[in-house]
Formats: sequence, C-alpha cells, structure tokens
Amino acid sequence: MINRLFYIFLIIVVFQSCKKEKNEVTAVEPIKRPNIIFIMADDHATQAISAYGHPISQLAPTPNIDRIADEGAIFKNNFCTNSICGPSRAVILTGKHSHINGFRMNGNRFDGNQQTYPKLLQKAGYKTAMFGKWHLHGLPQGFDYWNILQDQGNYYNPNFIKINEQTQKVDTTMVMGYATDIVTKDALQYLEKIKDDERPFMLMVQHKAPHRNWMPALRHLNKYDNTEFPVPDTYFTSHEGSTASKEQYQTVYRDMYEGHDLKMTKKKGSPELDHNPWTTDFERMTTAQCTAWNEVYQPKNDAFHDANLSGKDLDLWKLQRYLQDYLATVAAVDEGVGKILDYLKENNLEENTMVVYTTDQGFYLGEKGWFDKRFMYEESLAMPMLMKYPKSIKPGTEVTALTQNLDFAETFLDFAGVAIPEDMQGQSLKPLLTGLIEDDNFREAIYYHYYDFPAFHMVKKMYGVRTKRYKLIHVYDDIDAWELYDLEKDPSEVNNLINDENYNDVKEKLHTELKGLQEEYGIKQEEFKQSNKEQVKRNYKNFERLRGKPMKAYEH
Ligand code: SGN
Ligand code: CA
Repeated sequence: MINRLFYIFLIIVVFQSCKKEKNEVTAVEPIKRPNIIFIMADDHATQAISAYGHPISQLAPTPNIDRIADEGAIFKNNFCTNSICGPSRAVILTGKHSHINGFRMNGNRFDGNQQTYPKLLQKAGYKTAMFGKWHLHGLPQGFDYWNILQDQGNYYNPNFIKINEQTQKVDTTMVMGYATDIVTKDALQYLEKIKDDERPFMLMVQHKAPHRNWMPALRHLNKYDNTEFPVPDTYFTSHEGSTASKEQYQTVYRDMYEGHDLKMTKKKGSPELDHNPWTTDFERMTTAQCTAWNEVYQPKNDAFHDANLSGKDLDLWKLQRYLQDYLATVAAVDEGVGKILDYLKENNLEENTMVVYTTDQGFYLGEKGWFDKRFMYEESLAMPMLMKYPKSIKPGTEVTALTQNLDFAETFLDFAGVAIPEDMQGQSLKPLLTGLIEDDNFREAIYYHYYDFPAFHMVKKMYGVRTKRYKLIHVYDDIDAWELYDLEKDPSEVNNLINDENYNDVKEKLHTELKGLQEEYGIKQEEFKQSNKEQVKRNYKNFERLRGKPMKAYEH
C-alpha cells in the first residue's frame, strides 16, 4: 500500500516537473524550508498538560501548550529511551540510543564533536540557536548563538553561560529574574534580532521548570492554594511484585526534603525552612523576592502547623503542597509558550514555522507514591509531544503510533529536506504526520534502557520492551528481577504477571522482540555491567541518613 502510494506520488512529481520544463516562462517558486521552534520543559508530566486530559491537568490547564495540539498533532504513545535528563537530551540531538551517543547517565560528558541534528541543519543553511537548560556538561556545538543555564539551573536569578561577543570567551553571569521568563524573553529577543535574515531558523528553547524543587514565579505563588488535586489510587501502594519499586528513594511522603522541596518551615511564625540539606535555591533570592515569597508561604505554613497533621493526613498534605508548587511552575512555562506562539502569529511566521512542545521525560505526580522519573512505568516512560506545522499537519491530528525521542532528529531533518544519516537509529515521524504511514504500521515495540545506578533516588538499572499492550522489564543490577504488565488490564502497573502461566506466550513473544531490538540497536554485553557492591551499600547508607528512616516498604 505504502509502495503504491509512493509510486503514484513519484509519477505526479515527475509529470509536474516535465510540464514545467516545457513551459519555460513559468517561474518555479522555491520551496520554503520550515522554521523549527523546539520547546522543551524539564520533567513536565503528561498528567499536567491539559491536552492529554488527565484530571490533574483539568484543574491546572495549559491553554497555550494545548494550542499546539489543537492546531497540529498530539502524540499519544510517545516514549523516551532512557528516562533521565542528560541522556534524553543526547538522544534528541543525535537520534541515537545512549550506548551509541555515549551519554548513558547524568554524570557523563557529552561528546560534542559527534554528529547532531542542529549541526546538520546549520550546515544546510539554517540559523540555529539554543536557550536555557543544556545539562550535557560541555558547551553547545552546532549553534550560531547559545545562552545556557549553568548545570541544572536555578529558578531565581540563575547563572547563564554564553560567549561574550567582545572577548569571544565564555562568560558566566547571574541574570536577575525568574528562569522561565528569562529563557522565553531571550528566545523572543533572538527572533526579533534575526527578523530580516532570509535563512530559515531552528531554535531550541529549554526550560528548567517544572524540575525539582518546584519554585513558582512570584505572580503564581498563590495560584493553586484553593485547589484540591486528585490523589492517585496507588499513592499508598506497597509495591508488591516489584523489589526495585520497594527500594527506591523517591517517595513523596518519605523522601522529599521538607524545606527544599515542600517549603515547610520549622515552626509556626518562623520563616526558617525545615530539615533542609539544599538551601542554595532560596539563598539566591533578593531580599525583595524573599519578602514577597514569605508573605505568601508564611500564612500557608502557619495554617499547616495549626492543623497539627500526622500519619496519612500529613502524607496527603504533602502531596497537595507538591502538586500546587509543581503546577504553579508549569503556569509560567505555559505563558511563555503563549508568548512565542503570539509572536509567530503577529510576525507572519505562523504558516511556515513548526512548533514542537515536549519534555525530557515523564514524571510522577504521586502515582505509586512517587515524584521523579527513571522507572520504565508509564508515567516516566511517556514523553508528552505536541507538534504543529500548518503547512503539512492537519489540526487535531492524533498519533497513536509507538514513537520515541529517538525519532525527533530524523523528523526535523526530514521536514527541512536534509538527508537523514544512515547511522541515526530512529525513524522520521513525517510520514505519520502527513498520512503516508498508518499508525499501526510504524513500529511494533520500543526499547528502553536506564543506567543511572547507584545515584539519586536509587532506581536500579533496567531495560525492557513495550508494545501497544504489554511491557517486559528486566532489572539487572543489584537484584535480578523480571516484571511483566498487561497495560490494557492493569494501566497502573501494580500486578506483575511474570509468574502467571496464562501469559507464557506473551512473555515468549516479548523476549523475542527484546532480543531483536537489542541486536538491531547494537547493545553489547558490556552494557549490562553490575555496579560496585560496596559503592551501592555506601549510597544506600547515605540516602538512609538523609531520609532518617530505614529502607523498607513504607508502612503506617
Ligand atoms: C537533581 C534532583 C533529583 C533529580 C536529578 C536529575 N535533586 O539531582 O531529584 O532526579 O536532579 O534530574 S535536587 O534536589 O538537586 O533538585 S534531571 O531531570 O536533571 O535529570
Ligand atoms: Ca528532566
């Protein structure tokens, strides 16, 4: 079917060009290559984008981000290959899995000399620029201009790194203001600056928000004070069937730092934050910012002390505080997206500009009791992805094919008319968006591989395969355990079916699929290295000390 369509298309193209050759007076209009604006938030969960329809997002809608879905496409089955910041960014830039691009975990250093899609676009005549969170521990290459947040970036008065135009040396400067607003403004100023440039542009606009420790802009500090967010059914789960889940350190009511994350104060009437191993984010604020902050949080914290909560009530209160702050940081991102969309409209750039909204990975908003990501379960594996490009994507397009961040580079190159290098491992999404491939014919299964152990949150190394209906996971470091889920019957993934004989056939098929993908992507034996046992023990001890409670499944 695809082949037939392709040949018909080819005949039409050849016929059209013959016609033009005969008629020498007709001027051939040059094909205008699309501009691309790639907007990426950090840790923005699908559950917190209203276009995806989750109840949480209905209470905290994102009208501007949703505009991208309304006017273009929403991807319903888009996933990351490795649910953590740096690695996801490296996959996006290279179109290659972590073991090929060399950036397996956050502590690694990205080899900036390798091939990336911005470099290829730049070579093909695009103007390229990068703003905000980079987090690849080297300086960006392949960009005409860049201005990046130092390391993870801070919400208030963050440090930015850029090339000083006078000295041509790298400068680190503290920029006063709120990170999301600064990044948006910087991107808009750049658009204004290159207004008269004939070349197409590609901008990467990468926010820090809504990354931990969820500090909203001053104008949003009260935004969700009166909103009661739904508590996930699995908030108090005991993680039966998954040892790796029992042994993580990312449980809202057990592992969040009460000062740093939850902004709780020591006692009523005191602005002094509670148990607070990380204070640097607050120390960056000016006196005026601090005063405005305390004016809002002090009464909230006083009311908390008056309520004298304990046990489950306290755990539930913590979830509400977490979600209120998290979603208030999203509000500024959404406003920023709105400003960029408005700019395009006002400057006649809308028709020929592709706008993409995504995030580096999914995130837990209390599901399984958690925050953070890393696991191969749906909330952190899923990666929101919205894309509009009026010239070729119909408004209201819904893509259900299994897609990944591995496909982004190929897609942008394809739309820009640049040849996709053979060694990229994903597939262009263009044929899906233009109706040349049906969703079900795109990909049978996706491959996932997480390496960052022992590290923050102590999520063990794992790899796995996900088809439209099933998921098979192998946790291979520290412990050796398999998990199997039937997503249709058990979307919350609480029922590990690995020992259920009724699923023997499914299991066998998934094992074959997994082996096939590992071969296709070139995963070698050395990828399954075990961590140093002593190091693992030391890390568990450290986190236990921080948590102040022994490591075991949470019990009341
Ligand atoms: C920080 C966070 C972690 C988070 C990592 C990685 N702690 O270390 O909670 O998992 O970043 O996040 S914090 O208290 O310092 O914020 S990532 O998105 O950059 O990969
Ligand atoms: Ca992230």
